[in-house]
Amino acid sequence: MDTTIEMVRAREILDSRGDPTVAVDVFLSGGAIGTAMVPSGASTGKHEAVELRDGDPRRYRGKGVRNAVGNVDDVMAPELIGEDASDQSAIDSLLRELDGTPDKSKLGANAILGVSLACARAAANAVGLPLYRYLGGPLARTLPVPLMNILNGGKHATDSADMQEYMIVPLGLPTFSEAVRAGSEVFHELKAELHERGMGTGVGDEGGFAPSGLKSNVQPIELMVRAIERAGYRAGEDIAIALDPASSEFHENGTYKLARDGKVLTAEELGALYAEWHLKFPLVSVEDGLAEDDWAGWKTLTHQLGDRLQLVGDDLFVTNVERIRRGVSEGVGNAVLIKLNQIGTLSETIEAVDLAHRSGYAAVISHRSGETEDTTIADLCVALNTGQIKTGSLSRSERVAKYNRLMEIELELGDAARYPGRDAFPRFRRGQPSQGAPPPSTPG
Ligand code: 2PG
Ligand code: MG
Repeated sequence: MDTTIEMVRAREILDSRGDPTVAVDVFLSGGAIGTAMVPSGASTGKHEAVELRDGDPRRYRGKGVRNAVGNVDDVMAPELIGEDASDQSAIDSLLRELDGTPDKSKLGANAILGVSLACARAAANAVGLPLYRYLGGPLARTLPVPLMNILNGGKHATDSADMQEYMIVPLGLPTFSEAVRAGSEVFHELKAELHERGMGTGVGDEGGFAPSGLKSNVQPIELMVRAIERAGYRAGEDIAIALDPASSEFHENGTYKLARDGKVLTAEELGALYAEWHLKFPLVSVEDGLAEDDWAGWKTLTHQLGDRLQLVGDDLFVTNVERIRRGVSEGVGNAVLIKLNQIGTLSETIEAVDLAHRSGYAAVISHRSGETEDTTIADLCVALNTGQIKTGSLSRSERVAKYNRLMEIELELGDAARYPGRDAFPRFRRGQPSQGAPPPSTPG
């Protein structure tokens, strides 16, 4: 079928926080259409590609995206007409040239990503393939282990923990859909546990509970272990725990301020706290444990814990090959969070995943805290066999849409579908002091 681009148009739509974002529709000569909707972060990294907002206080409190929409319609569309939507790298190169800046600040990464993804979708539709198969070929068959954020803090909630994400990781379940079932059961048990303790059961931006009245930043982990057990699962065997403290958000003047614990910690003390939690709880992964430019702290943390814990760089790496390369050469982290809108095109996203994998780093495909019903990331992690996805809690349709899409893919793959379980976390060791490194000291 003809994959020549005939028309490209953008629209201003709403994301899951009720803020505007960009949607793009691409129409091909052969009749196929592709639509993409762009997500938006709250705890954004300083080094991310630029999300263009109008800044006009009379519309959407300055958050309108009419300029980004205009850039698609008036700048990108005329250049794209007549191009081949199935030549993804040529499309993405053209978009980068039209923008011309290293951080996509001229046309906006939100505008550019919308076009990049809508082209891929249109081309996949034109050849009659589901997106994961179009992008990943016949060997794309690995469903991801989900990191499910069932307790929201930080910038994704009000008056909850200082740390942003407390996740359950159903790595001992046999299939993806069983993992989703276990996640949902634990989510509901956590609700019951919170309710019985008189704590709130309202949810935050990613659909996890956001209780006020938490006693400390460790209490959410204790509550989650309790919920895992209440649901009849073994903590560590069936379901592990992952954290995204998003520590850049509480990094101040070179220290880490944990208001709920009444503590200000150095990077080393915060690292020691993670080490202590790793000994006590089935902790498998910590993302942004230290701040986005604390390279020295990250190096020490990786040296201390990198042999037994997945250490994920999100704000640190911002899906950017230059920053990932620096991390690899300096021995910083051992996994990369992959967010498409941090870099702004599909091709560059795939390059970041490839580099991570070639370097022995895990790649975790991720949503943003502001999401839409778009399910591209579900297909992408199957296409790229990343083995891990972070897409929120077991509530709110913009989160659940990705789980539902993955269960659909699982069904479609039938016997070919594979769920990596613990194999997705080759470094996961429970509660053993690392070899060589001195035992962690507790901050006092
Ligand atoms: C993160 C993300 C997604 P945000 O920090 O990993 O969970 O949050 O989109 O707000 O940056
Ligand atoms: Mg993060």
